[in-house]
Amino acid sequence: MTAVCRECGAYDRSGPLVCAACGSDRMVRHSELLDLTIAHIDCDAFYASVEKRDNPSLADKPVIVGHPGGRGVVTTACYVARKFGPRSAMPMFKALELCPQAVVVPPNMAKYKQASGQIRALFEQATPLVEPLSLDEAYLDLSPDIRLVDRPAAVLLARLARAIESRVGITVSVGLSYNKFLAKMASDRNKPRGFSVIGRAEAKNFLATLPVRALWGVGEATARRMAEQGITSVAQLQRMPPSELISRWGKFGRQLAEMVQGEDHRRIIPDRPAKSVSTETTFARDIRDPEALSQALEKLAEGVARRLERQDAAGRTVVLKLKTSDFQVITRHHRLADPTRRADVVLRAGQTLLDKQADGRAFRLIGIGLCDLCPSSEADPPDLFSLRSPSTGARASV
Ligand code: TTP
Ligand code: MG
Repeated sequence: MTAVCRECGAYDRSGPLVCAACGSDRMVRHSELLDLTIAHIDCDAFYASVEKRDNPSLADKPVIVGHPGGRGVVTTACYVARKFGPRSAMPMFKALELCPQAVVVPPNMAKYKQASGQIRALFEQATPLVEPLSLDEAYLDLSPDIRLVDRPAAVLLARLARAIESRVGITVSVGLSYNKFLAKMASDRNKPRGFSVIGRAEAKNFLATLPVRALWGVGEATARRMAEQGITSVAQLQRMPPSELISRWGKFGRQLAEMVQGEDHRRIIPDRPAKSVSTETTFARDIRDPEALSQALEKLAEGVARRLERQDAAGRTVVLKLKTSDFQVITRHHRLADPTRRADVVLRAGQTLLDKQADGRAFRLIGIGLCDLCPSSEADPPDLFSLRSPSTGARASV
């Protein structure tokens, strides 16, 4: 059992209830905590939280965001208001019948977009693979070869949630799992200000407790049709062989068969391409030796190539970053003749840039990356004069 402190991000493999580093009892504890890397983050009562942030006198009041009167509907109700029954999409008159004391605030999209942009910028400090679903929710891929900070995903998520609270002024709920479907389920599990984890070992049992309506893609109409066939729980679907699910629901049945077993192979697809792919390392001790710097560079170049592969991207400009022992940051660029996704090409260019800097000065950090990204199909055109097969490295005889 590992525990991560949601206040300070410290983690401890003995799973304490209280953080040894900061004394907080806001610990998230789970046996797979350090192995899970797919997250879904959803803001709590998003529009209402922004309104409360901007008008602290509303903090403890029931707040409904929506156009008052007439035929308006609730866009969101804060958690205080929800206790009385108002919900998103409910006619305003009905919400006010249930909670007459509610303060109704008209929506201000410009503010919500701005908050959403700030949150997005924080996500992008953690990973380039951010897939937003709307202004207030996104999937994040925090796998070791993707994330930009070398810390377990759970630690990054705890830090992100705190950073959003302190810098944007609203709270979020975090779901952490091993695929998108379960991460989204998890983030919804203990709202508001939740951090919920669904591990591989528990996924099927957890799903078995749910009604079919809780599944992704099962709306009211589908749930009704399933009920007509006597199926109301996920447990029932779990017991049906995939062929049966497929014969009843076609393509969706195939998806269901995977989902109910806790499987989901969808990748996290960023809505806009990353501007660069890079990786860096801070040394435990400053390094002067050019040979040692080259060794570090070689590992990093391999990391860059792995990231490019995951993102199906290639890049044309190699960027070397160094930080001297007195915290001076040096960046140097080299534009390649063709975009690449190959570690050896990145390394060769990086090494040339490094040779000019590694003059005996002490460095505390080295990083390498690629910018000017493009689709991988444009990378590494075969060299006409050196017919080298990329898979074997063998030279073809001509
Ligand atoms: P949600 O994330 O669905 O809801 P929420 O953030 O208000 O509350 P929760 O804590 O349950 O996540 O939607 C995000 C925002 O989108 C919400 O604040 C307002 C807007 N919205 C609408 O305008 N109409 C709707 O029907 C819903 C569901 C949301
Ligand atoms: Mg939300």
